[in-house]
Amino acid sequence: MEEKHASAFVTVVGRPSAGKSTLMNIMCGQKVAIVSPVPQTTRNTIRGILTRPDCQLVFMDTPGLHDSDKAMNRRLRDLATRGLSDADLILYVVDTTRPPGKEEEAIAGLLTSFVGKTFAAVNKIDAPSSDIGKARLFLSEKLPGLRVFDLSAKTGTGVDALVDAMMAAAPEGPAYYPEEYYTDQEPVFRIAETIREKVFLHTRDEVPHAVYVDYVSHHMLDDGTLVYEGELIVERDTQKGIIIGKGGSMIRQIREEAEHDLEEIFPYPVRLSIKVRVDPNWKKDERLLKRLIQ
Ligand SMILES: Nc1nc2c(ncn2[C@@H]2O[C@H](COP(=O)(O)OP(=O)(O)OP(=O)(O)O)[C@@H](O)[C@H]2O)c(=O)[nH]1
Ligand SMILES: [Mg+2]
Repeated sequence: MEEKHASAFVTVVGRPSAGKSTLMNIMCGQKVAIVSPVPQTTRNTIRGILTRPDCQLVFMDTPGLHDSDKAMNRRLRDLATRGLSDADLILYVVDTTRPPGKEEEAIAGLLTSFVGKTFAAVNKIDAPSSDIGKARLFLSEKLPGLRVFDLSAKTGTGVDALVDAMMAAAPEGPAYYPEEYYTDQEPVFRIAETIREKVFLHTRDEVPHAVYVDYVSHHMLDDGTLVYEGELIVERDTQKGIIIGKGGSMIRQIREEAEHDLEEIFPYPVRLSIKVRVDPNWKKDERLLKRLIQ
């Protein structure tokens, strides 16, 4: 008789900065999605894949659910909610370092009809300000019967128990990806994301959210180096100044750190050529947003 194989598409949801991407990365054993302390780091649904001999989980890391009506936030929210009904399982990440407010209630509200296929990760239990009791109370009131796991996506504590439980709940099904895959992102997308992560890590206030990375071209050199040419688009001249930095110091740091990280991701060296350009209206351009956020 053939061995039974299970698989599940798992949509990961939660507030901005709850630790969704960090958790997906640690479960997949690789850095699949970029991470930063700035809320709304993730802008696309990013797939991360965890394969064991008898089960494959395909995580869909979504942008944090945030209440706002601006065109970009609307698109991000649509993207996250679309994944709920389609998913085999849902992983709801709750940040125990912040009290659950209106935003958390709105997300819990979206999940009420999916309790049977939802797992909650009560995250950041390593942090001194973590209040596990408050998060658990919130969940038991809003979503009674939910399976809840206390964990730290940062240290890994408690993550295995969650993974085992999700695997046990996965329906029978094939492996959708070969076992060596841990993501399905195109190389040029991962390069753009890595550059964007460095902007998120090194700039503050409105600058991270004013940025997107546009692909221009790429080619392979004879020595096997991939040369990627891209544009960092900002909304204002002042932001351009910040991104470039004194004597080009900021853009150099962004480039060097991104090149360093990309060395871990790809089997060949990547050299980046990044220009900074101002486009005051990019966030209102629905067609561009459609292309960028999918
Ligand atoms: N102390 C602690 N920090 C964590 C933990 N998990 C995530 N973080 C931090 O929380 C911040 C946000 O993490 P992300 O993984 O980017 O959060 P996200 O939910 O993907 O955020 P968006 O993409 O913006 O929706 C980062 O600074 C992480 O390092 C954790 O278990 N413990
Ligand atoms: Mg994220």
